[in-house]
Amino acid sequence: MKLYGMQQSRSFRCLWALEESGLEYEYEPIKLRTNENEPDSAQNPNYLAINIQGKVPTLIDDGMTLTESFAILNHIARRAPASGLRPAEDVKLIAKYDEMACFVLTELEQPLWSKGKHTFALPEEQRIPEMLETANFEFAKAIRALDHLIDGSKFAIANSFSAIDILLAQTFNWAIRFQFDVPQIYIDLRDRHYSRAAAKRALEIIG
Ligand SMILES: N[C@@H](CCC(=O)N[C@@H](CS)C(=O)NCC(=O)O)C(=O)O
Repeated sequence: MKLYGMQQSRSFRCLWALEESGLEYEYEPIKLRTNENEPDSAQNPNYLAINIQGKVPTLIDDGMTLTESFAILNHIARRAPASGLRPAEDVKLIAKYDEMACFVLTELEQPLWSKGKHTFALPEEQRIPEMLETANFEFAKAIRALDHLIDGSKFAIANSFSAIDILLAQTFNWAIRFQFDVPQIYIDLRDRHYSRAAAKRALEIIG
């Protein structure tokens, strides 16, 4: 398997899952917003050939290319069932896993990306400064929903560590970096999961 990624991006969740999985892999760093002639640029034609949006992460496994971080997490989890990163058989547990994943990706992460887009990612003329206030409002709303969903548990589902905990911890790390108002219990969640050996190794590799 080969993962292409970049520090301080959604690539970290995939690298972390690879470290949790025990699978063999290679990691190749990519740079965003650089000249397309540079070999490690996300705009280089060689990279665009595997990721048409010029984004990270990208995973290649045995001739198959994946360009969505959560699909990559699930693929790693299925390739390494003993890692327990994803519930295997229990239909209700799988449903809860799916529910939490959709919640993190579409409710909790969305205001973070909104802030990022309207601060640096969109072309300047497309940025709307008022969106930053809206992002704070939506993040606070998502936190109230998460309080209910997670209900004080140590792990997102089934009292054991899963890819959802990777997603949650990385999303809170992102929220803290972007100066959202993150409640202490979720700062503690980030710290707890980031202290795992696999997370520390992934942080070292991604730089
Ligand atoms: N839904 C995608 C989003 C990927 C994405 O937007 N990645 C960001 C970095 S975290 C990126 O590459 N942005 C480059 C750009 O927008 O030009 C995923 O979860 O993998």
